[in-house]
Amino acid sequence: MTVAHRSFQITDAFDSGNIKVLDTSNPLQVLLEIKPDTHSPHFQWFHFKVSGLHVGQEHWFRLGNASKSFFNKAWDGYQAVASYDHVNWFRVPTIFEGDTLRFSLEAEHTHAWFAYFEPYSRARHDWLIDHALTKAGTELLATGKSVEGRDIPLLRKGSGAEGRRKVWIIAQQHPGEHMAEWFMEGVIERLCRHDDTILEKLLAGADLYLVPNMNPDGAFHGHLRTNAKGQDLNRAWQNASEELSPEVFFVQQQMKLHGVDLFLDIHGDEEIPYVFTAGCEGNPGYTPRIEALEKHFREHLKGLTKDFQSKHGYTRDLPGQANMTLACNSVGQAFDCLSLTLEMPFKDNNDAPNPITGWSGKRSMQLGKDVLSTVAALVGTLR
Ligand code: GEM
Ligand code: ZN
Repeated sequence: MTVAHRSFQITDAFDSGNIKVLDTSNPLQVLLEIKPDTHSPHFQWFHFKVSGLHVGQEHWFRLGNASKSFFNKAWDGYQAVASYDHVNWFRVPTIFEGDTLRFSLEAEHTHAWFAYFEPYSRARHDWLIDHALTKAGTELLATGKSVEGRDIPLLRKGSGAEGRRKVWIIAQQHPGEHMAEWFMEGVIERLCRHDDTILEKLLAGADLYLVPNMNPDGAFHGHLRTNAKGQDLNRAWQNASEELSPEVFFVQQQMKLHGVDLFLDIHGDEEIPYVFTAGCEGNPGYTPRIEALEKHFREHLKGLTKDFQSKHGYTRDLPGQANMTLACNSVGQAFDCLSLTLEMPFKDNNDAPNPITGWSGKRSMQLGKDVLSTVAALVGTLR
Protein backbone atom coordinates (compact mmCIF):
# COMPACT_ATOMS: atom_id res chain seq x y z
CA MET A 1 0.00 0.00 0.00
CA THR A 2 1.07 3.58 -0.62
CA VAL A 3 -0.03 6.36 1.69
CA ALA A 4 0.67 9.99 0.96
CA HIS A 5 0.97 12.81 3.47
CA ARG A 6 1.82 15.87 1.43
CA SER A 7 5.23 14.88 0.11
CA PHE A 8 5.80 12.24 2.78
CA GLN A 9 5.15 8.77 1.40
CA ILE A 10 5.65 5.18 2.44
CA THR A 11 5.27 2.32 0.00
CA ASP A 12 5.74 -1.45 -0.13
CA ALA A 13 4.47 -1.77 -3.71
CA PHE A 14 7.61 -3.48 -5.04
CA ASP A 15 9.44 -6.81 -4.99
CA SER A 16 9.57 -8.21 -1.42
CA GLY A 17 7.91 -5.11 0.02
CA ASN A 18 5.85 -5.53 3.18
CA ILE A 19 4.33 -2.82 5.33
CA LYS A 20 0.93 -1.54 6.35
CA VAL A 21 0.77 2.19 7.03
CA LEU A 22 -1.43 3.14 10.01
CA ASP A 23 -0.55 6.74 10.79
CA THR A 24 1.79 9.22 9.11
CA SER A 25 0.18 12.39 10.50
CA ASN A 26 3.50 13.11 12.18
CA PRO A 27 6.25 12.12 9.70
CA LEU A 28 8.77 12.07 12.56
CA GLN A 29 6.72 9.46 14.46
CA VAL A 30 5.19 7.03 12.00
CA LEU A 31 3.00 4.09 12.99
CA LEU A 32 3.19 0.94 10.87
CA GLU A 33 2.40 -2.77 10.98
CA ILE A 34 3.88 -5.85 9.36
CA LYS A 35 1.43 -7.69 7.08
CA PRO A 36 0.97 -11.41 7.57
CA ASP A 37 1.85 -13.91 4.81
CA THR A 38 -1.00 -14.62 2.37
CA HIS A 39 -3.21 -17.49 3.68
CA SER A 40 -1.05 -17.74 6.78
CA PRO A 41 -0.80 -15.82 10.05
CA HIS A 42 3.03 -15.71 10.07
CA PHE A 43 4.81 -12.38 9.89
CA GLN A 44 8.20 -10.86 10.69
CA TRP A 45 9.64 -9.70 7.37
CA PHE A 46 9.23 -6.00 6.56
CA HIS A 47 10.60 -3.91 3.73
CA PHE A 48 9.45 -0.46 2.65
CA LYS A 49 10.52 2.79 1.03
CA VAL A 50 10.04 6.23 2.57
CA SER A 51 10.12 9.43 0.52
CA GLY A 52 9.88 12.99 1.75
CA LEU A 53 12.19 12.52 4.74
CA HIS A 54 13.22 15.75 6.46
CA VAL A 55 16.98 15.93 5.96
CA GLY A 56 18.83 16.47 9.23
CA GLN A 57 15.89 15.34 11.36
CA GLU A 58 15.40 12.12 13.25
CA HIS A 59 12.49 10.02 11.96
CA TRP A 60 11.06 7.21 14.08
CA PHE A 61 9.21 4.21 12.63
CA ARG A 62 7.08 2.09 14.94
CA LEU A 63 5.95 -1.46 14.07
CA GLY A 64 2.94 -1.72 16.34
CA ASN A 65 2.34 -5.46 15.98
CA ALA A 66 5.93 -6.65 16.51
CA SER A 67 5.11 -8.49 19.72
CA LYS A 68 2.65 -10.70 17.80
CA SER A 69 5.13 -11.73 15.15
CA PHE A 70 6.05 -15.39 14.57
CA PHE A 71 9.35 -15.13 16.47
CA ASN A 72 8.34 -12.47 18.94
CA LYS A 73 11.36 -13.16 21.15
CA ALA A 74 13.67 -12.37 18.27
CA TRP A 75 13.40 -8.58 18.57
CA ASP A 76 15.63 -8.38 21.64
CA GLY A 77 19.09 -7.40 20.47
CA TYR A 78 17.81 -6.85 16.92
CA GLN A 79 18.57 -3.77 14.80
CA ALA A 80 16.72 -2.93 11.58
CA VAL A 81 18.63 -2.22 8.36
CA ALA A 82 18.33 0.90 6.22
CA SER A 83 19.74 2.05 2.90
CA TYR A 84 19.74 5.24 0.83
CA ASP A 85 20.45 3.44 -2.45
CA HIS A 86 19.06 -0.08 -1.93
CA VAL A 87 22.65 -1.33 -2.32
CA ASN A 88 24.53 -0.34 0.83
CA TRP A 89 22.67 -1.34 3.97
CA PHE A 90 23.47 -0.35 7.54
CA ARG A 91 21.94 -0.99 10.95
CA VAL A 92 19.91 1.74 12.66
CA PRO A 93 19.13 2.32 16.34
CA THR A 94 16.28 -0.02 17.29
CA ILE A 95 14.29 -0.53 20.48
CA PHE A 96 11.79 -3.27 21.31
CA GLU A 97 9.43 -2.14 24.07
CA GLY A 98 5.96 -3.33 24.95
CA ASP A 99 4.21 -4.37 21.75
CA THR A 100 6.32 -2.21 19.52
CA LEU A 101 9.57 -2.32 17.64
CA ARG A 102 10.78 1.14 16.82
CA PHE A 103 13.79 2.30 14.89
CA SER A 104 15.12 5.68 13.86
CA LEU A 105 17.08 7.34 11.13
CA GLU A 106 18.61 10.78 11.15
CA ALA A 107 17.87 11.47 7.50
CA GLU A 108 20.80 12.35 5.23
CA HIS A 109 18.67 12.18 2.09
CA THR A 110 14.99 12.65 1.31
CA HIS A 111 14.33 8.96 0.79
CA ALA A 112 15.44 5.66 2.29
CA TRP A 113 14.54 1.98 2.42
CA PHE A 114 14.14 -0.08 5.57
CA ALA A 115 14.04 -3.86 5.89
CA TYR A 116 14.27 -6.77 8.30
CA PHE A 117 17.45 -7.82 6.49
CA GLU A 118 19.33 -6.79 3.33
CA PRO A 119 16.92 -8.02 0.64
CA TYR A 120 17.91 -10.24 -2.28
CA SER A 121 15.80 -8.99 -5.19
CA ARG A 122 14.19 -11.01 -7.97
CA ALA A 123 16.08 -8.81 -10.43
CA ARG A 124 19.36 -9.86 -8.83
CA HIS A 125 18.18 -13.47 -8.87
CA ASP A 126 17.68 -13.22 -12.64
CA TRP A 127 21.15 -11.72 -13.00
CA LEU A 128 22.60 -14.46 -10.77
CA ILE A 129 21.15 -17.26 -12.89
CA ASP A 130 22.48 -15.64 -16.04
CA HIS A 131 25.86 -15.15 -14.35
CA ALA A 132 25.90 -18.81 -13.23
CA LEU A 133 25.19 -19.97 -16.78
CA THR A 134 27.60 -17.66 -18.59
CA LYS A 135 30.46 -17.23 -16.08
CA ALA A 136 30.34 -20.09 -13.57
CA GLY A 137 30.08 -22.96 -16.05
CA THR A 138 26.79 -24.31 -14.73
CA GLU A 139 23.99 -25.69 -16.89
CA LEU A 140 20.28 -25.20 -16.42
CA LEU A 141 19.31 -28.77 -15.63
CA ALA A 142 15.59 -28.15 -15.09
CA THR A 143 13.20 -25.35 -14.20
CA GLY A 144 10.43 -25.82 -11.67
CA LYS A 145 7.40 -23.56 -11.41
CA SER A 146 6.10 -21.92 -8.26
CA VAL A 147 2.39 -21.73 -7.43
CA GLU A 148 2.18 -18.43 -9.32
CA GLY A 149 4.31 -19.65 -12.20
CA ARG A 150 7.68 -18.11 -11.32
CA ASP A 151 10.73 -20.06 -12.45
CA ILE A 152 12.73 -22.17 -10.00
CA PRO A 153 16.00 -22.87 -11.79
CA LEU A 154 18.03 -25.95 -10.85
CA LEU A 155 21.64 -25.45 -11.88
CA ARG A 156 24.30 -28.11 -12.16
CA LYS A 157 28.05 -27.68 -12.18
CA GLY A 158 29.68 -30.85 -13.48
CA SER A 159 28.91 -33.62 -15.94
CA GLY A 160 26.52 -35.76 -13.92
CA ALA A 161 28.57 -38.82 -14.90
CA GLU A 162 28.21 -42.06 -12.96
CA GLY A 163 30.33 -42.40 -9.83
CA ARG A 164 30.58 -38.70 -9.10
CA ARG A 165 29.21 -37.41 -5.78
CA LYS A 166 26.03 -35.35 -5.92
CA VAL A 167 26.10 -32.30 -3.68
CA TRP A 168 22.81 -30.42 -3.36
CA ILE A 169 22.46 -26.90 -1.98
CA ILE A 170 19.02 -25.29 -1.83
CA ALA A 171 18.13 -21.89 -0.39
CA GLN A 172 15.36 -19.61 0.82
CA GLN A 173 12.58 -22.13 1.37
CA HIS A 174 11.57 -19.52 3.91
CA PRO A 175 11.09 -16.47 1.75
CA GLY A 176 11.99 -13.90 4.41
CA GLU A 177 15.43 -15.49 4.86
CA HIS A 178 17.14 -13.42 2.18
CA MET A 179 20.63 -14.19 3.52
CA ALA A 180 20.14 -17.64 1.99
CA GLU A 181 20.27 -16.39 -1.59
CA TRP A 182 23.21 -14.12 -0.75
CA PHE A 183 24.94 -17.33 0.37
CA MET A 184 24.12 -18.91 -3.01
CA GLU A 185 25.62 -15.91 -4.79
CA GLY A 186 28.83 -16.62 -2.87
CA VAL A 187 28.76 -20.25 -3.98
CA ILE A 188 28.22 -19.25 -7.63
CA GLU A 189 30.83 -16.48 -7.43
CA ARG A 190 33.41 -19.02 -6.29
CA LEU A 191 32.52 -21.31 -9.19
CA CYS A 192 33.63 -18.49 -11.52
CA ARG A 193 37.19 -18.66 -10.16
CA HIS A 194 40.18 -20.01 -12.02
CA ASP A 195 43.35 -21.20 -10.22
CA ASP A 196 41.36 -22.36 -7.19
CA THR A 197 42.94 -25.70 -6.32
CA ILE A 198 40.45 -26.48 -3.56
CA LEU A 199 37.56 -25.91 -5.94
CA GLU A 200 39.31 -28.10 -8.54
CA LYS A 201 39.56 -30.88 -5.99
CA LEU A 202 35.85 -30.57 -5.22
CA LEU A 203 34.84 -30.56 -8.87
CA ALA A 204 37.11 -33.51 -9.65
CA GLY A 205 34.91 -35.70 -7.46
CA ALA A 206 31.52 -34.06 -7.28
CA ASP A 207 28.74 -32.32 -9.17
CA LEU A 208 26.92 -29.43 -7.55
CA TYR A 209 23.14 -29.18 -7.81
CA LEU A 210 22.01 -25.68 -6.85
CA VAL A 211 18.57 -24.19 -6.27
CA PRO A 212 19.27 -20.52 -5.44
CA ASN A 213 15.66 -19.70 -4.55
CA MET A 214 13.07 -22.30 -3.53
CA ASN A 215 10.25 -19.86 -2.83
CA PRO A 216 10.13 -17.01 -5.36
CA ASP A 217 6.44 -16.22 -4.79
CA GLY A 218 6.86 -15.86 -1.05
CA ALA A 219 9.94 -13.69 -1.50
CA PHE A 220 8.19 -11.45 -4.05
CA HIS A 221 5.16 -10.96 -1.79
CA GLY A 222 7.28 -10.06 1.23
CA HIS A 223 6.39 -13.21 3.17
CA LEU A 224 8.28 -14.55 6.14
CA ARG A 225 7.55 -18.29 6.01
CA THR A 226 5.21 -19.48 3.29
CA ASN A 227 4.56 -19.81 -0.43
CA ALA A 228 1.53 -18.32 -2.24
CA LYS A 229 -0.72 -21.09 -0.87
CA GLY A 230 0.26 -20.41 2.73
CA GLN A 231 2.46 -23.52 2.91
CA ASP A 232 5.67 -23.55 4.95
CA LEU A 233 7.84 -25.38 2.43
CA ASN A 234 10.14 -26.66 5.15
CA ARG A 235 7.16 -28.57 6.57
CA ALA A 236 6.12 -30.02 3.21
CA TRP A 237 8.74 -32.69 2.52
CA GLN A 238 6.66 -35.63 3.71
CA ASN A 239 3.67 -34.97 1.47
CA ALA A 240 4.53 -32.31 -1.08
CA SER A 241 1.86 -31.79 -3.72
CA GLU A 242 1.80 -30.20 -7.14
CA GLU A 243 -1.11 -28.10 -6.01
CA LEU A 244 0.02 -26.80 -2.61
CA SER A 245 3.81 -27.07 -2.66
CA PRO A 246 4.98 -27.52 -6.28
CA GLU A 247 8.32 -25.95 -5.32
CA VAL A 248 9.21 -28.90 -3.07
CA PHE A 249 7.54 -31.43 -5.37
CA PHE A 250 9.84 -30.33 -8.20
CA VAL A 251 13.05 -30.59 -6.19
CA GLN A 252 12.11 -34.00 -4.78
CA GLN A 253 11.50 -35.30 -8.31
CA GLN A 254 14.89 -34.04 -9.42
CA MET A 255 16.60 -35.54 -6.40
CA LYS A 256 15.07 -38.94 -7.18
CA LEU A 257 16.27 -38.61 -10.75
CA HIS A 258 19.86 -37.67 -9.95
CA GLY A 259 20.50 -38.89 -6.39
CA VAL A 260 21.93 -37.07 -3.37
CA ASP A 261 25.22 -37.67 -1.50
CA LEU A 262 25.24 -34.43 0.51
CA PHE A 263 22.42 -31.99 1.18
CA LEU A 264 22.66 -28.45 2.53
CA ASP A 265 19.48 -26.45 3.16
CA ILE A 266 20.31 -22.77 3.66
CA HIS A 267 18.26 -20.68 6.13
CA GLY A 268 18.32 -17.69 8.45
CA ASP A 269 17.47 -17.77 12.14
CA GLU A 270 15.62 -14.85 13.68
CA GLU A 271 16.71 -15.43 17.26
CA ILE A 272 20.19 -16.92 17.58
CA PRO A 273 23.06 -14.48 16.89
CA TYR A 274 25.46 -17.09 15.46
CA VAL A 275 25.95 -19.24 12.37
CA PHE A 276 25.31 -22.93 12.99
CA THR A 277 24.09 -26.17 11.47
CA ALA A 278 21.32 -28.55 12.53
CA GLY A 279 21.52 -32.18 11.52
CA CYS A 280 19.15 -35.10 11.25
CA GLU A 281 20.16 -36.90 14.44
CA GLY A 282 16.50 -37.69 15.20
CA ASN A 283 16.08 -39.75 12.02
CA PRO A 284 15.43 -43.49 12.32
CA GLY A 285 18.20 -43.97 9.74
CA TYR A 286 20.81 -41.79 11.48
CA THR A 287 24.10 -43.69 11.80
CA PRO A 288 27.57 -43.22 13.29
CA ARG A 289 28.79 -42.74 9.71
CA ILE A 290 26.55 -39.69 9.25
CA GLU A 291 27.43 -38.44 12.71
CA ALA A 292 31.16 -38.59 11.90
CA LEU A 293 30.61 -36.72 8.62
CA GLU A 294 28.58 -34.10 10.44
CA LYS A 295 31.34 -33.60 12.98
CA HIS A 296 33.97 -33.36 10.25
CA PHE A 297 31.87 -30.73 8.44
CA ARG A 298 31.53 -28.59 11.56
CA GLU A 299 35.16 -28.89 12.67
CA HIS A 300 36.44 -28.09 9.21
CA LEU A 301 34.25 -25.02 8.73
CA LYS A 302 35.07 -23.79 12.24
CA GLY A 303 38.75 -23.97 11.32
CA LEU A 304 38.16 -21.84 8.24
CA THR A 305 36.16 -18.93 9.56
CA LYS A 306 35.07 -17.08 12.67
CA ASP A 307 31.67 -16.92 11.02
CA PHE A 308 30.86 -20.49 11.97
CA GLN A 309 30.66 -22.19 15.35
CA SER A 310 29.07 -25.25 16.94
CA LYS A 311 28.44 -24.12 20.52
CA HIS A 312 25.14 -22.31 19.94
CA GLY A 313 22.27 -23.74 17.95
CA TYR A 314 19.06 -25.77 18.20
CA THR A 315 18.47 -28.43 20.82
CA ARG A 316 19.36 -31.77 19.29
CA ASP A 317 16.45 -34.09 18.46
CA LEU A 318 16.18 -37.27 20.50
CA PRO A 319 16.73 -40.51 18.57
CA GLY A 320 13.66 -41.30 16.48
CA GLN A 321 12.05 -37.93 17.21
CA ALA A 322 12.87 -36.13 13.95
CA ASN A 323 10.16 -34.12 12.24
CA MET A 324 10.14 -35.82 8.86
CA THR A 325 8.35 -32.92 7.16
CA LEU A 326 11.63 -30.94 7.26
CA ALA A 327 13.86 -31.03 4.19
CA CYS A 328 17.00 -31.87 6.15
CA ASN A 329 15.45 -34.88 7.86
CA SER A 330 13.50 -36.10 4.85
CA VAL A 331 16.46 -35.95 2.45
CA GLY A 332 18.90 -37.41 5.00
CA GLN A 333 16.56 -40.33 5.58
CA ALA A 334 15.68 -40.96 1.92
CA PHE A 335 19.28 -40.86 0.65
CA ASP A 336 21.20 -42.02 3.75
CA CYS A 337 23.51 -39.04 3.34
CA LEU A 338 24.98 -36.16 5.29
CA SER A 339 22.15 -33.66 5.47
CA LEU A 340 22.31 -30.30 7.24
CA THR A 341 20.27 -27.16 7.75
CA LEU A 342 22.64 -24.21 7.79
CA GLU A 343 21.41 -21.17 9.71
CA MET A 344 22.74 -17.63 9.47
CA PRO A 345 21.61 -14.87 11.84
CA PHE A 346 19.29 -11.98 11.11
CA LYS A 347 21.12 -10.08 13.86
CA ASP A 348 24.87 -10.63 13.90
CA ASN A 349 27.48 -13.24 14.69
CA ASN A 350 28.29 -12.38 18.30
CA ASP A 351 31.70 -14.07 17.95
CA ALA A 352 32.73 -11.48 15.35
CA PRO A 353 30.24 -8.63 15.44
CA ASN A 354 30.13 -5.85 12.88
CA PRO A 355 28.38 -2.86 14.49
CA ILE A 356 27.80 -1.12 11.14
CA THR A 357 26.20 -3.92 9.13
CA GLY A 358 25.55 -6.74 11.55
CA TRP A 359 25.20 -9.99 9.61
CA SER A 360 24.96 -8.98 5.95
CA GLY A 361 24.65 -10.08 2.35
CA LYS A 362 28.41 -9.79 1.94
CA ARG A 363 29.14 -12.01 4.93
CA SER A 364 26.57 -14.55 3.74
CA MET A 365 28.34 -14.62 0.37
CA GLN A 366 31.71 -15.18 1.98
CA LEU A 367 30.28 -18.05 4.00
CA GLY A 368 28.91 -19.60 0.80
CA LYS A 369 32.42 -19.48 -0.66
CA ASP A 370 33.97 -20.96 2.48
CA VAL A 371 31.47 -23.80 2.72
CA LEU A 372 32.70 -25.08 -0.66
CA SER A 373 36.14 -25.63 0.92
CA THR A 374 34.54 -27.74 3.61
CA VAL A 375 32.59 -29.72 1.02
CA ALA A 376 35.87 -30.25 -0.87
CA ALA A 377 37.47 -31.66 2.28
CA LEU A 378 34.60 -34.12 2.75
CA VAL A 379 33.95 -35.15 -0.80
CA GLY A 380 36.08 -38.28 -0.75
CA THR A 381 34.34 -39.63 2.34
CA LEU A 382 30.67 -38.91 1.56
CA ARG A 383 30.08 -42.57 0.54
C1 GEM B 1 14.05 -24.17 10.79
S1 GEM B 1 15.04 -25.51 10.62
C2 GEM B 1 14.67 -26.44 12.04
C3 GEM B 1 15.66 -27.50 12.16
N1 GEM B 1 15.54 -28.04 13.46
C4 GEM B 1 16.14 -29.18 13.82
N2 GEM B 1 16.11 -29.46 15.08
N3 GEM B 1 16.73 -29.95 12.93
C5 GEM B 1 12.65 -24.32 10.47
O1 GEM B 1 12.35 -24.79 9.40
O2 GEM B 1 11.82 -23.94 11.32
C6 GEM B 1 14.55 -22.91 11.14
C7 GEM B 1 14.46 -21.90 10.05
O3 GEM B 1 13.41 -21.65 9.55
O4 GEM B 1 15.47 -21.32 9.65
ZN1 ZN C 1 14.16 -21.03 7.63
